Amino acid sequence: MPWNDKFECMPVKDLQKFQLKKFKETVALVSKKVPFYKKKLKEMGIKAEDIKTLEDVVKLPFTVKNDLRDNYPFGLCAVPMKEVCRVHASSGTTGKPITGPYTAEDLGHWSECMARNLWAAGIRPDDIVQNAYGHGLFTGGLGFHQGLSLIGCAVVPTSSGLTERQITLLKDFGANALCCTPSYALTIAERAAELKVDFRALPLRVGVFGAEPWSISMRREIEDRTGIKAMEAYGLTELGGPGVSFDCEAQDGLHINEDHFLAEIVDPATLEPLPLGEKGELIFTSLQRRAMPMLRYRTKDITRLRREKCSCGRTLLKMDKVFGRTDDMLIISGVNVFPSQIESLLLEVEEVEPQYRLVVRKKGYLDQLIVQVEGKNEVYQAGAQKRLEVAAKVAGHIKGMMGIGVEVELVEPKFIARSEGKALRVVDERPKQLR
Ligand code: DLL
Repeated sequence: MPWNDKFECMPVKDLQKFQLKKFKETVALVSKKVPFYKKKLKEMGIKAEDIKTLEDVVKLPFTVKNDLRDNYPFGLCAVPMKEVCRVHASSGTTGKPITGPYTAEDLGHWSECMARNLWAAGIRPDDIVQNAYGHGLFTGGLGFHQGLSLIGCAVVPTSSGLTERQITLLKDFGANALCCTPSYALTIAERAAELKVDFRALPLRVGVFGAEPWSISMRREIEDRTGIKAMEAYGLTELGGPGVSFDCEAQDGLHINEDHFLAEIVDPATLEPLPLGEKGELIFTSLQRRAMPMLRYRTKDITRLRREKCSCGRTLLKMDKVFGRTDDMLIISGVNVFPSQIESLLLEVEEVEPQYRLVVRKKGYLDQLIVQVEGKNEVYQAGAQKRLEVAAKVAGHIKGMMGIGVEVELVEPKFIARSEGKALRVVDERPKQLR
């Protein structure tokens, strides 16, 4: 049974009726209260009353990260500051941070969306849950905290980092669930193995992982190493953090909380809407956010949408596991390459660890991809000849499966910095003007 079967299992027609009502309210709100949208809608000749169907969403302007930066910190707020009761932010890698303000009502909706996510992962009130997402401006820690508290679990808010202490507390408190990024789960599992702590002997049953792209092969690898079930959470600061979509026991795509988010897929190059089932950039319009509603936010995440009957009984639209971000896509020998594709191939080679980094350099006019991957200890210690053989094997596998030539460096164990949050997978060493 889902957390909220009224909304999670609602007949699609009724759900869409509900969405339309909230969609109209959102457009009316921003066209009155947010000068940025007011101006855009006026320039495009669109009035709130022109919104008659959900399909009318395509008439609306897109919103991009830079719009949030340009209106930093609270320019896109639709309510006076006295109604704002929390502000999160995401630093990103460049430029000003972007902010995520919430009203009390927004926080309530967020808790509800997170409770659905965690409940679908099998978390129940009698569980002890260690929450190792960063607590603070990042939406992961507090978002999970709220959902877990709504369910009524015993929450252990460790935040991220201090890996040995994470392991001690997992053992001492007997947590049944762990929440963190997938790369941090791997870091914790690796350290536990070094400390001779048997993960499989712990009462830990499930992990709820997200906040970064991770392939299905990585999910399997984490499950193999830890013996726990790896479930997923997806979301972004601009849409209020985690709780946008989540996977269910079928693990066949992530259900979108459609009563809160209207999803579309567009071609990232032309911005033309694409039909269900086609891969493209994921776009969201918020339906119930009050402090900072978003029209057609371009996530840069690449996925597909599917409307199909799920064996779990939920009617909510599904999105595929995120394939990658448009800004992480590399073009190597004319082929589009996403880090997750390389990740999957690396995990198929038994001599290497699931720890890697992709370095992009310029060689003449061409982009060159260097795959740095850690050899397993016994492989690395077997000498230079063996290392070359394994590097050639990895390069051959990538060439065979993707048709691209890459240079593979088999690096020593622990060469790649371990992640405590979002892993750094791509290091772009090309001169800025040549990217
Ligand atoms: O990462 C919110 C979050 C916290 C989600 C905890 C899940 C768990 P941001 O820091 O704003 O917010 O980063 C958002 O992270 O556009 C995706 O590119 C990526 N991302 C988030 N979840 C997933 C996921 C949080 N499950 C950006 N799979 C998004 C793939 C994900 N990518």
